[in-house]
Amino acid sequence: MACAFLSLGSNLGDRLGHLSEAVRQLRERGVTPRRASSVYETAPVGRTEQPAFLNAVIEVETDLEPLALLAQTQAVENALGRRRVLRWGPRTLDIDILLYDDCRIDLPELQVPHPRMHERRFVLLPLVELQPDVVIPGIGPARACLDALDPQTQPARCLGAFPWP
Ligand code: GSY
Repeated sequence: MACAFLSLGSNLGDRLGHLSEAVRQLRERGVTPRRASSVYETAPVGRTEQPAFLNAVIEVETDLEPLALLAQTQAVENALGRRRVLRWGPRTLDIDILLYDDCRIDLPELQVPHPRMHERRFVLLPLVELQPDVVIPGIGPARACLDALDPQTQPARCLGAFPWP
């Protein structure tokens, strides 16, 4: 059984409902959510002229290999109505595989650890809340990455507990 950390994000429609529904649907697809961070409201990174996101990180257990896990996370995104119109544009639900055990994967369709996770407050803040001592393979402690971010950038505020379905 592998342990993975997934980042969830939504900035369209019922944002909280989408995070909750993602957990419910993952459970039905061989991906068992064990723990979740709080939910954070975060300023959009990348394309900034879009609505604020709700973000969280969940820890999951699964027997799926990494590419099979990716297929299931994409199936859940699609089931929640995600349309890949604009790269870095608004979305009902985004699920990124951040970490998969201690694996390092570099395939065209999947990179693990997620290649930009160490520079994103919307990932690091919930991840460190959930697992304070977590190390990003090839990068270092997530806590150190979070501390290295410019405090003036990427504002985020905690909204409270994750809405477990
Ligand atoms: O890569 C995830 C989608 N995404 C997000 C996000 O989830 N949160 C914030 N704050 N900004 C983002 N930009 C993109 S793209």
